Amino acid sequence: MTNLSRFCRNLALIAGLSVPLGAPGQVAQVEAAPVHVVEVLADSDSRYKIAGQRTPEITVQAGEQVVLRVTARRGKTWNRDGSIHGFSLLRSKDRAKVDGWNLLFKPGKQEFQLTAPSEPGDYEVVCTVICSEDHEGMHMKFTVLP
Ligand SMILES: [Cu+2]
Repeated sequence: MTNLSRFCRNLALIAGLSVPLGAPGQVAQVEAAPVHVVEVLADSDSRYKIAGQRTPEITVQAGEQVVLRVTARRGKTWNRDGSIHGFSLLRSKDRAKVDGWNLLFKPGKQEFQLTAPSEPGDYEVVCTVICSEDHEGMHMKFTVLP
């Protein structure tokens, strides 16, 4: 293998491992399905936080693969099982829980592989652990685009 072909192959490998953000059909990615990475801080003050957003909000495409990368910091109270915050996705119109999106966080970093709801619309994330007297304020908007 020449140095050039090795370089090209390495580039292709890197491209295959990165997060494809292009429009569908734009570039054929190397076998990896597109994954949307979302990073959330579930903080000790009973608030969800997303870097760069004043009011945290998650927007996904219907049915897409989502990797949720969470850092959780303990508030004043937590569950007996050690869960310090929750993350439950509700459909706004009827507050119905979305299958597969009822998560519990332990202190520190954790990652979840999820599938976005197939139904576009407005959703809400709510915390399901009584994490402080401010727990009721721990929620954020979640939008599913068609
Ligand atoms: Cu909470």
